[in-house]
Amino acid sequence: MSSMAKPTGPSGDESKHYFDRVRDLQMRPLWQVIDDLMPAHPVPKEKPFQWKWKEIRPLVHQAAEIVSIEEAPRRVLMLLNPGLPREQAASTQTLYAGIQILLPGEIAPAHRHTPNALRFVMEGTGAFTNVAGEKTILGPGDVVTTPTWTWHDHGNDANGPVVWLDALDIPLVNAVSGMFYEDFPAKHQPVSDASNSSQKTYGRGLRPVGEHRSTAYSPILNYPYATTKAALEGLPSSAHHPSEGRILEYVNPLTGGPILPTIDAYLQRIDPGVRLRPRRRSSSAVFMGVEGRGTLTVDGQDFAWEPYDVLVVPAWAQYSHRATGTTPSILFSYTNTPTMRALSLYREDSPEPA
Ligand code: GTQ
Repeated sequence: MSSMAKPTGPSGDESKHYFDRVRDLQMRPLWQVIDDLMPAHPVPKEKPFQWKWKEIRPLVHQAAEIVSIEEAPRRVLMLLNPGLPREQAASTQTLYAGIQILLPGEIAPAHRHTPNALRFVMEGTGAFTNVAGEKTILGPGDVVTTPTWTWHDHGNDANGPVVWLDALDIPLVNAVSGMFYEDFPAKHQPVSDASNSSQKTYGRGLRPVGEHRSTAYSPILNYPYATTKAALEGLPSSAHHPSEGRILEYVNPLTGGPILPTIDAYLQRIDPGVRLRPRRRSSSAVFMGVEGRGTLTVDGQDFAWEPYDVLVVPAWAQYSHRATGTTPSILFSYTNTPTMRALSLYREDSPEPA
């Protein structure tokens, strides 16, 4: 549009009067702003950013000393992107990330909300989350979904604290005014006797005959780390993504699609010393280092990461991975790609190798 002549309208006092009058009546001349409204490619407000685990970990553990679970039923430090208003609780324009800690004996009471959530467990074995009537026991590296409007409560009857990453679509839901929230009348929801039952059925390529479930999200609540990592290790070397290395998506077995309607999630492995091809996507992404170490380069900025560091790749930012340790680099990530696909707004590309 920049080649279009910009009409100037009336001049002098007359012109000022015209533009004041337009403004007073809640109008604005499009021709003054159209280039900003329609840039040639996405210009997201989120910035590339990294939270270092060695900095956030002590503060997360201190949170458990300074505030009780009764005062803070969700004891979470949110990871806020410096490019976005603090009140949006946003790591990217659509995605939220937070770190939650629950001490032995504590209960995060049952509630439900329209935002979709998934958790990646970082520390602690034996805590549990109840989701939609099923109890699932948590261990490090497990990925647990809490789909839209499902009741969920967390509890820790293990010996030590449990710490996990919360991934939600809160900024997206608020942007479209889709927020609904409700407390459950008791601390815990009733659960069936068999824990991890969804994983035992749907996680093995089986489904109960005659059951009609929503296919908007995965019926599997817990994707255990040992299983996902073994699958990653077992991938043939031919299954190599030029920009991500060996990478698996956590999928909804009923559809083959993403685990949540608005968020998809991945575990990837990059061999030591490997530098991968740059890539950009119209979706935004949050990465978390899990094992090894590496450098994520985002629009020319290098972020050296270690396990449990959290990193933001803004929409349409060019990023590339490098594994810098002596052991494989393993990363967990989630993106808003399903949202962008649903709106026919997903694109990606990669520059030709030199
Ligand atoms: O555990 O239910 O980080 O509702 C933000 C909102 C966690 C939760 C968050 C939530 C939760």
